[in-house]
Amino acid sequence: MAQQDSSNTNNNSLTVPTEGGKYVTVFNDPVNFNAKHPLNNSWTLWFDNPGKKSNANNWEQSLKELITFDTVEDFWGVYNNIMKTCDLGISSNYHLFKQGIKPMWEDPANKRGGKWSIQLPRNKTMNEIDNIWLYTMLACIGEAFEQESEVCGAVVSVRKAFFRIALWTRSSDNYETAMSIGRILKRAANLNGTLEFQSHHESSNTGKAWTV
Ligand code: MGP
Repeated sequence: MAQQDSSNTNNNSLTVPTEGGKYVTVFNDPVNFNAKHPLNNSWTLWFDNPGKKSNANNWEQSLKELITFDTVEDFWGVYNNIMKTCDLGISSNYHLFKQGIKPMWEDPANKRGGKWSIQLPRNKTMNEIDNIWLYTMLACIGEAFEQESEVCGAVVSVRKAFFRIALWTRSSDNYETAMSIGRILKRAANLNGTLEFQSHHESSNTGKAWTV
């Protein structure tokens, strides 16, 4: 096993694993260096930037499935190699959903569900949105929620005047469950302001607004 180099007293530099005074690299220890840490679920990243002509009937055509990953290392590999949210064009969305769930209301996992969401003014959030989206994704893939099976996925939306963060849930009729998820999301992603919960299905949306 690689040992940490305790002789390195410079706090500003990285500690390099050594063995017998020599650096240990992937060539010395391929098994440990190549170990990946599995996630509880596989997750798929989607992107879309629907044009002005898009409507509910043709919206799905603009959805692009980018990649599916199921380890911590592959998550970072994806995250470090895609455009940051702050650089995306207006009307873009990233959707991170459990594998097998399409990021649309019509998917069986979403059709009775809802979403927690918050709109963050663009000018005040430009420098923070990448971290907010990152912490939202980490809460999802790290299974930070008590009712983890309720979580379907998360979306970040880039709009002219704001960014929107949303977390989609499987159901929309249990107050305690929804509130628990909303509170954890707010804390995990360090969201200042009020999050609102809405059912996807407008007809069952009786005007009740759960907030956290
Ligand atoms: P949006 O992007 O969720 O709302 O949906 P926003 O940001 O308030 O609106 P925007 O015009 O500023 O982008 C925008 C539109 O996309 C909806 O009115 C639908 O036409 C379409 N759309 C969005 N979603 C998430 C879905 C979906 O799940 N299914 C279908 N069929 N259409 C959708």
